[in-house]
Amino acid sequence: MNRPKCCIFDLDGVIVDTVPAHFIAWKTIAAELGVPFSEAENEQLKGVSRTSSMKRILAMGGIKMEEEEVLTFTNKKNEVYRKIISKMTPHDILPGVVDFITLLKENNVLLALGTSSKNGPSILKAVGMEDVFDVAIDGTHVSHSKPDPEVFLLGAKALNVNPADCVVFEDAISGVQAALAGGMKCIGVGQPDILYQAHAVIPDMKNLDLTIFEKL
Ligand code: B16
Ligand code: MG
Repeated sequence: MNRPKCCIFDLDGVIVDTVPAHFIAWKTIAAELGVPFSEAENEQLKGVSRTSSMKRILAMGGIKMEEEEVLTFTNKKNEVYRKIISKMTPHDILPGVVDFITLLKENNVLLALGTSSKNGPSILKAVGMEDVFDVAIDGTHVSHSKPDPEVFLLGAKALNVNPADCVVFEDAISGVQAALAGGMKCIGVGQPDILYQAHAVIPDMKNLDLTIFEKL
């Protein structure tokens, strides 16, 4: 494709490196529940909302739990997570992100954020990116978590762009699936063997230019 009208960026794992913080926080909860939890299990939770992630951990352990208790655990996970990320600064923006976003802006490509995270707004503020995106859709705006395409479709709609004219940058299997389900092109950020469903996969956000879109 030529240059897209809009690029939609995932937050955790694409713009900022919060993936280890989510992993540590979920591992704390899983350990409390006696559920084995490694990087492989964590991979399945990337991009998935807090409540859905908790339910997946319970399913992994074959545990049944009342909704009230689920909420207690998800709140606890978020406390651990927020404690880890509380010292975030602009230095926590992943390498290459600022340069690529600047290039896209210079070329009049619209920019959207599409994150499952309810902590999205506070993270954007902490890293000084609250005014960067033309629209920022986060976990507080959606009723369906990735792999449902809602978060990306809301972004495209707000900018009045057809899904086919959007390119999504995603580090999660669930996020790649969401982009595809929404009829968008997707560039996976990470490992090709994990993100093989994406139209193209890059290892990170470093040294990107507009030729990346020729691969789609
Ligand atoms: P929160 P993304 C996702 O963000 C994370 O990948 C996922 O691990 C997390 O559970 C989800 O946000 C919800 O986050 O607990 O902060 O509301 O990758 O879609 O930017
Ligand atoms: Mg992500």
